[in-house]
Amino acid sequence: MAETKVKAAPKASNSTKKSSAPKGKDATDTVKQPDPVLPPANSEAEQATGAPKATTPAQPEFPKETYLQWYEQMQLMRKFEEKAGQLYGQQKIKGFCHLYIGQEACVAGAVSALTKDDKWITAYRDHAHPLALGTSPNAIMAELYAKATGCSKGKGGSMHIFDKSVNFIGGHGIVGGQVPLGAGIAFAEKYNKTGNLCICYMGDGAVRQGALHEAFNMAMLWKLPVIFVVENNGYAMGTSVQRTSNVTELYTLGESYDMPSEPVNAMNVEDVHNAVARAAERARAGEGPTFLEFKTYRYKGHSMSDPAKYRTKEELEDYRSRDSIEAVRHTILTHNMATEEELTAIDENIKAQVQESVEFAENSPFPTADELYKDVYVQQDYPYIRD
Ligand SMILES: Cc1ncc(C[n+]2csc(CCOP(=O)(O)OP(=O)(O)O)c2C)c(N)n1
Ligand SMILES: [Mg+2]
Repeated sequence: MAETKVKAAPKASNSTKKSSAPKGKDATDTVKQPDPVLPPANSEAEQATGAPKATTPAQPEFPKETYLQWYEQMQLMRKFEEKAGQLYGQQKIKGFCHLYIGQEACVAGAVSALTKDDKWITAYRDHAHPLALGTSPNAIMAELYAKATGCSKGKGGSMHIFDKSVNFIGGHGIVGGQVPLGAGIAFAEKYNKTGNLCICYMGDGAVRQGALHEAFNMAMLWKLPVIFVVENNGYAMGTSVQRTSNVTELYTLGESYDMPSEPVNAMNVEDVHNAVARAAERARAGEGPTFLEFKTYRYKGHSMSDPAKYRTKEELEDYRSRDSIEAVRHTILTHNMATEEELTAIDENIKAQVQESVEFAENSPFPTADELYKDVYVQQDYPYIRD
């Protein structure tokens, strides 16, 4: 983690970039405009080769170790969640469960650009972030099963994964609730002069929350070392970004506070790494926050109970055709960084880890009843706790 240096000189901030979205557009207009950041899917080149040409660099931009780390981390996220989805179908996992499948590059590219001491916080779509930071798949699977061996002792479940040992400050269920918390974590880092920063993820639904705007204002005023990331996957539950507001280029919201802000093609892990590395450099230099709009897509519905009927099959296939894991795999093979056999060995190892996590969760006990009153308040003898 964090050892990779960005080879290319950091580009200047795009903070002055202005929205290309037509102004004064009817807010009820649901017709999607061509995206200026994401390359068009199903281009002629892609159709001819079947390969995700648009995301495969002519020369690899990063060392072999980085590509292999990305591949391994993203495959772990995906295979773990595919298994979680299956187990949910079998009612082994109950309650809420939001899968990250399709969005993996948003996390992998940031892990390689930050240090292990930086703090992470996100919303309820939260299995992938701690997995990539090094939380044991066993502890996450056990949490999904609501078992006592889970990373939140079985009391949090899918939406409240938490692991202080890897600086993952949680999974949060209130849309936008983690944004002021992320600013607060960054405040603590600045106050304690640690040199660390906080990366704070949110969904596109969160950018309409008042709490975000209050937090942006204070974070800029106090130049807090925070990277705000909106994972714009196009929908908040079933509501498309175009139906939410006339401002559909989400990164431009940061510009209201003079916050350096830029859109990022987050189906491309290299772009994610470079954008986060630029933002981190700024944060560590005392220049304050950055707002990154990661253009991404979730292949599954909002949660396990959503059949995703509000979008077309073609739209889903468009994004699948530039899958970030396939792109990294293609780069690795094209540039002889590993053989097919070596990648298969990685896949097999991941499959075994995921299987082990299921067995661990299955064989773990549920929390005992007395756990109900523990971990509620920091102060053990808090006066309002009664028998
Ligand atoms: C304050 C608040 N309002 C409403 C909800 C119900 N809710 C849960 S998820 C969600 C959609 C959020 O979508 P987005 O922020 O785009 O994240 P994504 O699920 O796409 O990752 C809503 C409205 C909530 N959890 N919190
Ligand atoms: Mg969304």
